Amino acid sequence: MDYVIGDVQGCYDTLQKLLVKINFSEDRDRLFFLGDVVNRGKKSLETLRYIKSHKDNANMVLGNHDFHLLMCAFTSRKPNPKDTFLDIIEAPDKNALIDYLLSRPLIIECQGFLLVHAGIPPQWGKNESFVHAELVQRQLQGDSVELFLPKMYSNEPTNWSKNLDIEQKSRYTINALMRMRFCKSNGELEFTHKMNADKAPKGYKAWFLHENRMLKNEEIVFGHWSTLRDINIKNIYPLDRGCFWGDYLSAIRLNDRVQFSQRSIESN
Ligand SMILES: [Mn+2]
Repeated sequence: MDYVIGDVQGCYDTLQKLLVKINFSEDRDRLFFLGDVVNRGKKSLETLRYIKSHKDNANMVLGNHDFHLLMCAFTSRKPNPKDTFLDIIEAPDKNALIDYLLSRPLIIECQGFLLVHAGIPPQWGKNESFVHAELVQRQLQGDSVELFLPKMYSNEPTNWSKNLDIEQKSRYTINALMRMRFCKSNGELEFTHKMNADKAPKGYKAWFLHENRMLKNEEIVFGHWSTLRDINIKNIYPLDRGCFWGDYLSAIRLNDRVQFSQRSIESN
């Protein structure tokens, strides 16, 4: 069976309980993590080591917290006081863990589902989504990643255009796939609001609510947005249930779309 798991954020103990609940078997099952596997919770290092150690049957897409860890590892950017991933940066196996993150995709296709941390902007079809994601991945895996990453910390450009240069395209792609909540129907991004989908800033909608969205007929599983509640939209599966905030860590079994939730056992 294939299970997709929402934002763990270092909540390793709750993850282990969820794996017991779904009766996870290393021989039989595969796990796909929706990103933000690290940060905020107490056990980022254990969580990342666990996922990495299951190379043959676990994978993950990059989320904004995972990307922030990469930024702190490669650039002059400093962790902020709330960040809890210093144990990774100081670990003896730091290089292997960071290399593992650098080689993760931004989108995964599995059993016809698209898995992504935040979402896919309305103007992109499937092929172009993968083309843009792969442009970023190639640079994360290239020899000059320490030159690439410092240029990736910006909200600009907010609009996609095929005339953007590689750095601009990469920034838009990272911001859309890893951070987006609200956007305009043309994919213009907005990063000041984190509220529920029905409280969009004027002129914007939650990315999955746009009528003209190219991927309406594709099933998309995503994390990132823990305040989304009661979303009942065809082909849309939000899976971040706010584990770090004391709510739930959730999984969906792709084979039959059955969802599982484990109440957080973290003490934060
Ligand atoms: Mn996130």
